[in-house]
Amino acid sequence: MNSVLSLIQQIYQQLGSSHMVNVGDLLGILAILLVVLGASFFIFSKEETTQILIEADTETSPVTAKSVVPTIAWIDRLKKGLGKSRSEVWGRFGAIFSGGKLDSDKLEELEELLYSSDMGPDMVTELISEVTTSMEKEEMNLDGFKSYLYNFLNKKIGNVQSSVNSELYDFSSKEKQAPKVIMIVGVNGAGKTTTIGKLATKFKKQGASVVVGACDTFRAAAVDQLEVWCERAGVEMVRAKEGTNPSGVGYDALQRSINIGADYCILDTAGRLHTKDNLMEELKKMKRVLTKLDDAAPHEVLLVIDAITGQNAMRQAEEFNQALALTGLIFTKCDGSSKAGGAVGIINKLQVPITYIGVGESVEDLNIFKQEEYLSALLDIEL
Ligand SMILES: Nc1nc2c(ncn2[C@@H]2O[C@H](COP(=O)(O)OP(=O)(O)O)[C@@H](O)[C@H]2O)c(=O)[nH]1
Ligand SMILES: [Mg+2]
Repeated sequence: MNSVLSLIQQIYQQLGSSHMVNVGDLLGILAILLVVLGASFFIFSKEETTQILIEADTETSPVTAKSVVPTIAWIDRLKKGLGKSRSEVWGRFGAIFSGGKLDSDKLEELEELLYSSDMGPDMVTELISEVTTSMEKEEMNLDGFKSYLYNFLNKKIGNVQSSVNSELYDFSSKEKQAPKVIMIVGVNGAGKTTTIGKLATKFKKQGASVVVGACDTFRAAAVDQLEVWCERAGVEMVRAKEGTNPSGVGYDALQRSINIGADYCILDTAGRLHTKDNLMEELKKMKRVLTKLDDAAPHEVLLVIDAITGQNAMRQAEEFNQALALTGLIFTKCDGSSKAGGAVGIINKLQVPITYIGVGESVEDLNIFKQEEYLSALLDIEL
């Protein structure tokens, strides 16, 4: 103890101080050392955790290694993803009410805002007429209006949404031995390939065996992009042999799936053709060709829609539905600045359910579409 005190005394003298060292000084120095040690431990352990999480994300997403941390719960990803839609439309009801009750002036403003939500004029007209009747019977404040809107939309799409085949979400519910064939269609850039990568990863994680067919034969880059996803997911990809057309690749992929007893066969298709051939005709042909191997194939034809497309999305959906009899939709890029009403509008008009929704580029950013979750995130209502 004395030698420690005299060492400190020497340091004091070196620093030009004539202060006589005592036990209090020693305790003070010890306390400072402890604080410094504690702080460095905290900082270094935090850096290490961040590093691990970013590495984990790189692992799951071949497209991006952005700082999307897998530990974020889906509901929070969804809420965050829909943030732009809330700031553009769904979170602006409060400003119209500004503490007061609903009256005809406010109703007009609400109607205008709802028209801009992309849910389509028919639904807005129906809603406003219902709200007008209800408002005459009893007063409606902001919360009352939001829950009215929630119930209205929930009811509108509820029946359609409940028609989704559970095999599309949950491998353990799959009964038949034959591969479930899922054809993914949509315009270029909608997010088909990315979504297939995410879906294949999800099925594989559930223990399913998956074969992916690279039927977008017109763009070499599309096949490479799909291959990266498939390698990461650990699933097999079937590509075109020389001179094979898209339908031929679909056929080969299904044949391979049957041969190896795969559970799912997912087909990536082109969004645009580089020849004069009609895209819809090519896709229809693919559907026909698949039936040669399995009468019921494809079991699902899912249209991928970029949510940011707005009103145009409805036209796209109608066109694809007419040609291919869609069984479901997948809404991607809901984290972009979409008005978000298009989702409900399209389900309602086409009577085709949304199966999955994408709110970002990593695997964890794709999940099952649940209307209650979606509507409550949009309207900021606690379920
Ligand atoms: N922000 C965001 N980007 C997405 C989402 N889904 C796909 N993308 C991106 O959209 C772009 C086009 O996707 P891709 O799968 O190549 O579209 P495809 O032409 O339909 O196959 C890529 O850069 C994807 O990373 C999403 O949910 N959110
Ligand atoms: Mg693609």
